[in-house]
Amino acid sequence: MEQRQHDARFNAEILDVVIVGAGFAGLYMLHKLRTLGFSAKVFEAAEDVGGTWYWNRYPGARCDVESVQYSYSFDPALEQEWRWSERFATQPEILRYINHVADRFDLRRDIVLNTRIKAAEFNEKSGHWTVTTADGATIEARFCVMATGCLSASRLPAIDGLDRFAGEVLHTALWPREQFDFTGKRVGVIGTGSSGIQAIPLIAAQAQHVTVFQRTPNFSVPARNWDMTDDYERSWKENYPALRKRARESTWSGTLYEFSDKGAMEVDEATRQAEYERRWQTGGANFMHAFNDLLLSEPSNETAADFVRGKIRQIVQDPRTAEALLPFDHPLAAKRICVDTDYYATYNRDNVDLIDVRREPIEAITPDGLRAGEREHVFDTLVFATGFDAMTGALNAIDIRGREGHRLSDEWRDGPRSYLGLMVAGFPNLFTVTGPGSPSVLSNMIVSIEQHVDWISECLCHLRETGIDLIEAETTAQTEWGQEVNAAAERTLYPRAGSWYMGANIPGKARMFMPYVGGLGNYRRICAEVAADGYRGFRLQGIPSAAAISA
Ligand code: N01
Repeated sequence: MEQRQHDARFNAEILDVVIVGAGFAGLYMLHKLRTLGFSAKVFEAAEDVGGTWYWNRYPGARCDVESVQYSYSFDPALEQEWRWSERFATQPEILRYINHVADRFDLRRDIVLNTRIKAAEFNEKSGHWTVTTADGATIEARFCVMATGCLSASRLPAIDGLDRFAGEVLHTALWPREQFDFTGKRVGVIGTGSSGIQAIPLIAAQAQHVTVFQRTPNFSVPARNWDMTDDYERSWKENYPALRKRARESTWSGTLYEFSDKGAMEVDEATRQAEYERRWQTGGANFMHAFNDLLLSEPSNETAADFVRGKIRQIVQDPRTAEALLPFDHPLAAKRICVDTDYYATYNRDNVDLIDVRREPIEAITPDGLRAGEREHVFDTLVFATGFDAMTGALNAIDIRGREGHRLSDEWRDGPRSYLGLMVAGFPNLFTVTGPGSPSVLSNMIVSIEQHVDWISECLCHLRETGIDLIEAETTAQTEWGQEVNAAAERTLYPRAGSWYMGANIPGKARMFMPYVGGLGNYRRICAEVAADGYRGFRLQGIPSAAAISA
């Protein structure tokens, strides 16, 4: 009888779960909840599904995790039937895949598009969340899952005069749906992170002239992309369950690479160089796994950094330009390593110039272009590849209020705190998929998304079975987890870079290393143990009756 009452509550008019965001996370969350018999709806600001892969349509956008690994594993038939055409899939292909998933699992009927969520408020009496859309509609649900993405709040720097520019202004993360034609255009590109590094070679191949404004040179390794071969595809598809299991459970990032069991200093110079060269030639982020201590030991890291600097000097013909492109202020990969196709060689083109913004600071955008270091540059189009307010930006953009009306953005003023990157103390029944404090952006996002969605789903089943209304992170567990996240980062070279992982790209944002760097396999074990141990560190409770609250 009691079980039936609980089931009825989960199937009442009030939604069981409201999900914000229809990217990889939101879609799988919806599918999973449906199969478990929960009612759920997804709200998405964009015109269609896809999340980050919907918005980032800039030329050259592609994933730098191999497509056979950057894909869902939850459905064996999907895994076998979908065919990737390249080693590293382009944005259009990934978006086709996401759309295929939405159709294949009939997800669209529970996805509300063109609807931005602007507020979410917890009601202590009912124990429900009320979510408000930008046009004022409200939705009530027992649980709220923020599947808002880690890199979805794009960022324009506050440069004087931006509104006065007479030409087109584009941002890589808000790219127009129609292909933008750069033919005959004079283009200024600001930003040389992963997005800029991917876009610049393609823009340069089309435009009349490109001027790149670089503030910090980044490390980039060649992708060496290739068309998918039947043999390679088969080698994965025949072994998917075992390979996925290995990636999930025994790797640091949820992606299989060619891992080394040696430190860089354990081999002689010739062996080290040969290994870097071999990996440089085969391409991709596999380069980073040449030795097992590149992000742990500064001298080891320096050998890899020097190798890449040597490559830049070899590729770029003009010595002054080459010198300006040499990364100097952070260890290799302490800022997200970039993976490119012909990025450095693009500076050998006659129609490409590099401006070092540290020597010639951008002073203002003008109606005709911009002024940097007292020089006027004239453009038809300005491209901002200036990144994101990462990890917290999309969450803080929503007015999220938990117990006693406390705002999440206030709670996170000194940096995001969470328990396991899944929940925040004071915000019962609110889950964050790949939230700060979880491996998230340091891992294969699809692997991490699947783990969080599975964990949240099992948690909701547990609550349903045991008749519990509320789950909430305990402050002590959250504090201890924060210390663990911090300690894990301190064991690495990551905090030595002023990266977006640290919040350093946003003026005024608290500096704190946000993702958990203790390894995905390890993190998964911790999450599983916490659940097996009766959700250790979470408070599980019923909702006090109205009389008890007012007493
Ligand atoms: O953004 P970024 P992104 N004046 O923050 C510069 C993922 N991703 O969109 O370094 C001048 O890395 C800024 O300079 P600085 C991936 O995780 C993945 O490129 O702050 N310059 C920097 O050069 C990646 O890390 C893929 O000094 C200014 C650039 O803008 C993440 O997204 C592809 C400036 C921003 O770089 C973000 O990448 C693309 C200013 N006022 C993205 N403000 C793949 O999977 C900022 N900059 C391949």
